[in-house]
Formats: sequence, C-alpha cells, structure tokens
Amino acid sequence: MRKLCYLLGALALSISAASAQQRVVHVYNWSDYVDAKLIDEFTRETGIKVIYDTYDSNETLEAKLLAGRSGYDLVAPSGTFLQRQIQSGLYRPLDRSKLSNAKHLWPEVDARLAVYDPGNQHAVNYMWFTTGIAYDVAKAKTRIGDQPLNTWDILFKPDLLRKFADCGVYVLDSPEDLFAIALRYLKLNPDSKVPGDIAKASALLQRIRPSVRRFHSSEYINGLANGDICLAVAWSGDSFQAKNRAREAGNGIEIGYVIPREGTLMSMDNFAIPKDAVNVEEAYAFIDFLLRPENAARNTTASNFANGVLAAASMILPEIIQNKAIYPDDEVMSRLFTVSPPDRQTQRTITREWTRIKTGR
Ligand code: N2P
Repeated sequence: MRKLCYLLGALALSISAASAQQRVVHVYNWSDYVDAKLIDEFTRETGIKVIYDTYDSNETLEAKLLAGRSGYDLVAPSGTFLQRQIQSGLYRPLDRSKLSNAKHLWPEVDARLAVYDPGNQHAVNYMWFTTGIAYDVAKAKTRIGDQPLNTWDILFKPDLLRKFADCGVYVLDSPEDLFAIALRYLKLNPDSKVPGDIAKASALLQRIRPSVRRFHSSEYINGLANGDICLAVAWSGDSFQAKNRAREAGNGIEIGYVIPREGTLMSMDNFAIPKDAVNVEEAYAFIDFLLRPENAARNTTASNFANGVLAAASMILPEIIQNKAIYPDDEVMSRLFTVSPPDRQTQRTITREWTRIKTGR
C-alpha cells in the first residue's frame, strides 16, 4: 500500500513538473485566417501549446496593445497600424536569423512591407489582399440584371445600393478601407489627409447608411454563404471563403467577388512580436512554422488570401494562384493603391466621422 502511495505521489509530481515545463505561445490573429489543423501540428512537432485568439479589426488589436500588457506573444497588424505601432515602440525588433524560413519570403512583398517597417526590422508579411465587392450572383441578377458589379457605383450610387437593401448589405467596419475607397471614387488622392477631402469622403459615406444592414468585418462570410445577405464590401480571401462555404453546403448559392474598375486598396497583414511578449522564442517558432512554404500554401488554401512566401507559390492550387482577384496580375495591380497612416489629428477626425457614418447621426 505504502509503495502504491509512493508511486502515485511520484506520478503526480512528474505530471505537475511536466505541465510546469509546458511551453506556450499566445497568438492573436485575424479570424478565418489559418488552416486550423496546422495549429495542432505545430504543437505535436514542437511541444508548444498555442493559445489562439482572434480579432477582426485593427482597432481592436490596437486597443489591446495600447492598454498595456496584452498577454500576446504574436500579433498581426496591417501595414499602416504596424507603422504607427512601431513608432510607438510597441514591438521588438525581429531577429530574422531565428527564422530559418525567412529566406522563402517574397522579395517584392518584403519591399512593399518596408514602406511601413523601414528595413524590415520588426515584421514579416503573413498575407496580402484587396478590398472589393462580394455578392450573391443570382440575387444581383434579379436586382440589376446584367449591369456590371465591377464598379464602386454599386456602393456610392444610392439608387443602385438601395436595390440590395432588402436582401442584406454588409460593409467592413474598417474606416481605413472605406475612406480610401471613397476618396478614390471622388477622384481624390486615396491617401489624402487634407481636411476638405476627408469631409467630402465622409459626406459620400454618410449616404450609404440607409441601405446598410450592418458594418462588420467577419460576419459577412457566413452571411453570404447561407443567403442571409447578398452584398458586402469585403476582403478578397474572406469572399472566396464565403463562396466555398456555400458550395460545401450545396445550397445553390453562388458568390462572386470583384475588384472595381476604379481601383481599390491593397493591404498587408504582418506578424510582429509585442515588446512585452513573454514567450518570445515560442513566437519565433510559430512564425517560422507558418513561413514554411508548404504551411504557407495550406494557409492560403484554407483562407484564400495570398501569402508572403514566394516559395509557397508552386504548392498553391491553380484555381487560387491563377485567380487574379487573389493574386493580381500587372493589369489588376495597376489599379491597386496603398495608404499611409493618418496623423493624430486626421485620425481623430476619421474616428469621429466613422462613428457618425455607422450610427447615421
Ligand atoms: C481575415 C481577414 C484579414 C484581412 N479573415 C483583413 N486584415
């Protein structure tokens, strides 16, 4: 009996010692952005447990980072937010020598990222994408016939947008995207910080409110896929996820996605390690695992977003890599633009105006 007690005690001790040693990484990434199986595979391979939380707006991530100790070891801000957050000292410099797979990164994407992160010192690209129009093909046809959807007229001509109001219009809750697109539509500089230009864009955006069911940045994937909504200002990969979910459900709903002819915003989401991260080596291990070309390819297959790993390209399904709305060719690329972070004053104005646009006041 005594021997059994001793054995059990020893067992309990060794279990608690093992769990005390369990390595962990706290990841905060965008929702619908990873092949979930890869997270388990990472743990099996490295013994590092992943606590994986998600968000769907840069503003949410930024609020967490600014509130002090976020508890996260790895986050994925978009370019302009990354730039401002680097300037605020929120990230550690990245030691690329700890990322054996960084050599597979796409030099052109790295160069684009360097606009936000000079010298590529704090971040590596995860995915890059456009903002366009996702729609239910059949419902669009009954409402506007053969009129093309590849124009921001759909959003900004109130008579046109109103035709979709009954079947459900969603718009990204992302002022950066919507202000840039409105400025471009007005033939102004999409990166303008001029107060008069912002005011004009704001007035244009105010007019869409009556036909919009909700400003939200992730619900539209299922909303489109199950027929609850029929039009969304949406991110590219998420729109194709909606298309695939509808196809898998076999519900007969077909979802389309277009990059309007007037052009649109191109953005990038990037991995960075917060200054106050505790599990830094584990964060490096997780980034490096996702940069492995076959894993990057799997994340693109799952999310339909273009990844930043050039060596992954040959492993991506033709229907994704040849899809110009996901991997734009030169013609599409010539219609894309990027923006820079607003100064403090402009940011305040945009935040205030965006609240007014969303609430309709
Ligand atoms: C993933 C959305 C990522 C694109 N669902 C916006 N950063």
